[in-house]
Amino acid sequence: MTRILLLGGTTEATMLARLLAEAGVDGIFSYAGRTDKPMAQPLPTRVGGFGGVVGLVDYLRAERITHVVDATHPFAAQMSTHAVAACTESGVALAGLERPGWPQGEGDRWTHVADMSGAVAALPSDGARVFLAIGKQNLADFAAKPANFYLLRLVDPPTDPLPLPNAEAVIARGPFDMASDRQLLEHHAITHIVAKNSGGSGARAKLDAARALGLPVILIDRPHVPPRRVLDRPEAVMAWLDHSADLGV
Ligand code: 3Y8
Ligand code: NAP
Repeated sequence: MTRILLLGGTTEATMLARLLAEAGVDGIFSYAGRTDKPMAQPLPTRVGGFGGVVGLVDYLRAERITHVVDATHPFAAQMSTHAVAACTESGVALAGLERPGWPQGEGDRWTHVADMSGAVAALPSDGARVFLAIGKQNLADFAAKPANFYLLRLVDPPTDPLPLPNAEAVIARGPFDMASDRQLLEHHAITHIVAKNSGGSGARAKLDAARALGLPVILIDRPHVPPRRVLDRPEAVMAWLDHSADLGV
């Protein structure tokens, strides 16, 4: 009997949850619990970590999960790595649902860096006005260049003091649109943008606004994730589930 664990937290996960609910597929949606009020989903939902690989293996067995779909964000590398290990150990079928990275286009002034420290190194030491559109988890890295001004965009109001002396936070959850991102960049006289190469539509607007304004973007490459089956659209996941259900896997 097919029973899905959908590891969510992205636009594509939300789209897939809708397709699964419409098809009456037995599934559970899972959030890490990173935000105060995650968006409601049309599937039964659990919130919080599993307790590492061991916890996830126990969960898969206890909940009699037959398929895991890892639709987490490309930068949620630890969750994806745990999913590969736990599904290998428990023999549960696994597919990643992953959107492609953004392709560089005409007029884009992009500098690709390998990781957060590469993004810090690529910034001037002083005088820059930086839109740090990377969320909250990696802000402390940028304290190495405290003299710049940093505009942060966070999902929830910060509970602790910001690790950057010269920063301002806007509280907003995506998806974002180009007009409002362009207005944000102009209003704050931004000179540089730092972003993850997340792909997808929800975080793309700031790159289109940067192109329109001729602003440089420092784009952080995705972290490594162990090899697994990867599908690029929710519809492809539905076809995979139908196929593997036919095979009784
Ligand atoms: C908790 C679930 C949906 C999913 C929507 C997508 C789009 C809007 C754009 C900018 C970039 C950033 C950030 C971002 C976007 C979507 C998607 C996406 C980027 C929610 C959500 C959860 C999270 C976690 C949060 C991180 C942070 C990253 C903000 C919900 C809204 C920067 C990634 O405060 C924190 O600790 C926030 C942490 C992980 C990255 C970071 O390191 O700080 N997302 N974002 C999920 C969970 O608990 O499991 O609250 O409803 C989901 C979405 N955020 O259903 O439509 O699909 O990418 N999320 C990045 O891409 O760089 C914002 O500001 O331009
Ligand atoms: P991460 O670093 O890869 O994972 C850290 C730990 O968080 C995992 O080991 C796991 O805890 C728990 N976890 C992560 N995703 C989970 C999920 N969907 N359900 C249950 N537990 C989960 O993860 P992250 O980068 O912090 O991302 C957390 C969530 O935010 C994910 O849902 C992701 O899709 C979403 N998100 C992340 C980003 C980003 O930039 N990283 C952007 C947009 C959305 P245990 O080890 O205890 O099991």
